Amino acid sequence: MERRKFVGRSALLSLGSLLGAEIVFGNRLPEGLSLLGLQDPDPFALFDKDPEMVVLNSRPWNMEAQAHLLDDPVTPNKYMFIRNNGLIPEKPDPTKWQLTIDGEAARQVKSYSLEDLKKKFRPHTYRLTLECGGNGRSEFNPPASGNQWTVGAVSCASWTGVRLRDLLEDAGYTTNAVYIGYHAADRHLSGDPGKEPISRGVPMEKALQDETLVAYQMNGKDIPMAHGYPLRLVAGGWPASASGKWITRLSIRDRVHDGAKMTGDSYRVPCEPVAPGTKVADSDMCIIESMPVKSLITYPKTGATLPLGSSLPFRGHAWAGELRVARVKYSIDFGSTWEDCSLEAPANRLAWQRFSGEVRFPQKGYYELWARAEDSEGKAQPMVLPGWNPKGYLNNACHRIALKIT
Ligand SMILES: Nc1nc2c(c(=O)[nH]1)N[C@H]1C(S)=C(S)[C@@H](COP(=O)(O)O)O[C@H]1N2
Ligand SMILES: [Mo]
Repeated sequence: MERRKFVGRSALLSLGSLLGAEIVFGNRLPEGLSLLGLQDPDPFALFDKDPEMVVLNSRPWNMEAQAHLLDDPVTPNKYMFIRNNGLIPEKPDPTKWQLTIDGEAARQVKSYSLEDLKKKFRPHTYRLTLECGGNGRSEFNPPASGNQWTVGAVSCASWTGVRLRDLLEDAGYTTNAVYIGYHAADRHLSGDPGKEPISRGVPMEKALQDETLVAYQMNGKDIPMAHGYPLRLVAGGWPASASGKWITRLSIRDRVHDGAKMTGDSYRVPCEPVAPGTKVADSDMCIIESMPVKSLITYPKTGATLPLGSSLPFRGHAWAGELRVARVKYSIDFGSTWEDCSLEAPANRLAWQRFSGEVRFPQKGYYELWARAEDSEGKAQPMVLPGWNPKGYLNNACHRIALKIT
């Protein structure tokens, strides 16, 4: 007969800290029994999110915005999507946090405390667009597995921190440096401490850009726990999976980083377009780098009704990975004719750009407002789902909203 097992002391302490109370009689808690108090916590209260946010998964937590929630030029925490591959770490003691630089192409192994990062290096602030590579996946056909993001896995917050370049120069690296790989404090869903949920990063060229940050603030405050407190990498314009949260180690690699979710179908797409459903050889898959041009109508909310005769002001944001958005057009006749929107310059490189317009409708009835952005190299958003790929990445099809004129 197997002896009954009980939950260990350190696990009890961490369960207790999640509950915010000591578990009296915890030493009698059988292993494998989940505590009622820990089930179905209210994610909106837990993460300080607006109740209009949409939860896609609770293990791990994944949550997206709706288009109309993303109207602010700088996305506040309450409307910022959450994408986790593993379990959010418990809130750490910031005075004990260390970021270690190592790797084959590092001149030395060097660790920095948060204090070091804040004191030794000049802070920089940028607004940076972060879009999940899988944003728009829900439209894929044949369907792609993974979180069924609609349009809301994108944000443009203001990030403050140290330039990754300054940090790499301080630690020193050799000429054979190829890639920066991040390692973080979140835990694998299996509970196996030897497995990382995700360990990605960026090539040296991206790492050395002015806007690539090791950030300790979001929107002027400590980064919220779900978004990487106390330290995260932010590489705007790239799939947000490159922007590691809760980072503890950055490895200067002498090869393309080969951490968790860098290989196979993860965050990679066929290098050349393929027919839907095609089996693609591993060697024909390429890592996603700059994200494609895209736009979102953030006002009005889809389904809005307005009286005939009044003109409708509308607006949204457009972004184009590493590039600038050159123009945004709109259509109210299902794409037969297009008119120019006005378009603002970005607050800085890699920040999304505000577009707006005003439209009159010829008669009562149902309409759709479509927006289509074009990047500085002349590439425009497709009207329908672009190139199929096994994991449903990079859907940058035009955004549409429904309107009723009465
Ligand atoms: N350590 C760690 N970093 C991570 C992830 C993660 O699961 N663990 N998810 C990545 C992915 S896939 C995305 S889209 C972004 C999401 O960032 P956000 O939750 O702050 O919006 O974080 C990236 N960084
Ligand atoms: Mo992602």
